[in-house]
Formats: sequence, structure tokens, C-alpha cells
Amino acid sequence: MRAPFIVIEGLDRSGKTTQTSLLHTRLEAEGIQAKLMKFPDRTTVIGQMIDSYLRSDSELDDHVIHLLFSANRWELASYITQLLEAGTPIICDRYAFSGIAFSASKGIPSSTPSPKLPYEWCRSPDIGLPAPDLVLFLDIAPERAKLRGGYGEERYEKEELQARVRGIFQRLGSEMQNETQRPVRPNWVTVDAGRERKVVANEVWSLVEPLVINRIDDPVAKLWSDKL
Ligand code: Z5A
Ligand code: MG
Repeated sequence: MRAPFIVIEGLDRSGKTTQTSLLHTRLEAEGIQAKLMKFPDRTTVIGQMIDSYLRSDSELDDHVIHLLFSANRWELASYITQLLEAGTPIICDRYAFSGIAFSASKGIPSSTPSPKLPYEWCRSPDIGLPAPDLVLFLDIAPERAKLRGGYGEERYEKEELQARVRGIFQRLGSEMQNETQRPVRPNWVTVDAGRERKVVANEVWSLVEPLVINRIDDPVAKLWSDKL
């Protein structure tokens, strides 16, 4: 038996950081020591390059920044597996799904729906990463997210881009649900993030608690392993 790997994904300002933190605190209150992770992890050398790009302090080719985001996850991939096998649950704020959704949304003018970076190309570097046991997708309409604090300070925080990002998240979710490898439990759940913090936190807890209590009896899977 090993610990579960829980990923919280969602649009900007959907409350991912708020909810990962509330979940971590709740686990602690229940006497469970979980590891809180966040991508991008801006503390590593690669993470610092990403941080500089997001703040528009540096320019990078779209392919390059995409690969850096993925490399930033690979830096921690074996650590993730080790922690899970050692029994420590991981709560992760964004993961590969954000990587694909943001990059594949770039440069799609409405008249010519061909992305600068195709979806399949964007997914490739993340194939084989440790797969989450559950992805909670915090869904909120971009117009509502915009009303929340701090929206608009970084590079991707534009309403039109966010709407495209939401569409790709929805595609990722339906593909994950259709994956034949893990029929035992749902691995992608959409949570309405437009509600009160506490209401969202209670739903998140109800989805995570059984995994933490019962634990997982199969090895850490690999993301999109049918493509390996
Ligand atoms: N990115 C990428 O391109 N490729 C990748 O591979 C990865 C990421 C991993 C930075 O991410 C950017 O990197 C991001 C995607 C891209 N692009 N953009 N834009 P980040 O994770 O570092 O972003 P962030 O700065 O943490 O912001 P966020 O994720 O957008 O916000 P959030 O974590 O979802 O929301 P929050 O900080 O918890 O809450 C936002 C505000 O709303 C705050 O004032 C809260 O108090 C408030 N809030 C939260 N919940 C509620 C509720 N329920 N009601 C009302 N108000 C609320
Ligand atoms: Mg956040």
C-alpha cells in the first residue's frame, strides 16, 4: 500500500492555492502529514527561469518555455514516487495539465484555429511522469475569476486566453476519464470553484478523505503510459 497523489488544477484565480493549503491544514488536523507541492516550483534553477519569463523579465521561445515547465516537473518526478511509496500523501498545486492547457492555447486567432504548439506536441514531454490518483479540476468562468484579487499581473492572465485554457482542460478531463487503464475510481473530478471557500473545501475533503484513509494498493502509474 502507498499514499495517494492528489493534484489540484484549474483556471487562474480559481482558488487552487487556497484549496491546496486548506486541504493540507485539514490533513494535519487529522494527524496526517502530507507533502504540499506546487508547479511551477520557482525555487529551482529552472523554476527561476520560468519565474522571470512569467513576470515578463525575460523572453523565451514558446517551445523552450514549454519544455522548461515540463523539465521543472521531471526534476521532482523521482522524489514524488519516493514520497508516495514511503507513505506520504502529496497535494500538488498545478501539474502537467496546466502545462498542456496553457501552451496549447497560445496563438489561436479565432479565424484560424491552428495552435502555435499542437496539443499532442505539448503533451509529449510529460508522458511518463508519475500519474496522479485524483485530479480535482476547480472550474470557474473566467469572467468570475477576473473579479478575484490579483488577476492580470502575469503574462497569461488575459480573459480570452483563459477561456481557451478552460476548453483544453475540459478535453484533458474527458480523455482522462476515458482512459481504460484505471477503471477502479474516477481520476478527474470537476469541482464548482465559484462557491464559498468553505463549501469548496468540504467537497474537496469528501473526495480526498477516502483515498488518504484507504490508501492505494497499486504502484504509482505513469501519465499517458499508452503513449510510451
Ligand atoms: N503554467 C504554465 O504555463 N505551464 C505549466 O506547466 C504550469 C503553469 C505548471 C503561474 O502559475 C502561471 O504558470 C499560470 C499557469 C502557468 N498562468 N497564469 N496566468 P501559478 O500557479 O504560479 O499562478 P498563481 O499566481 O498561483 O495564481 P493562480 O494559480 O492563478 O491562482 P489560484 O491559486 O487558483 O487562486 P488563489 O491564489 O487561491 O486565489 C486567488 C484569489 O481569489 C485570492 O485573492 C483568494 O483569496 C481568492 N479566492 C480563493 N478562493 C475563493 C473563493 N472560493 N471565493 C472568493 N474568493 C476566493
Ligand atoms: Mg495559485
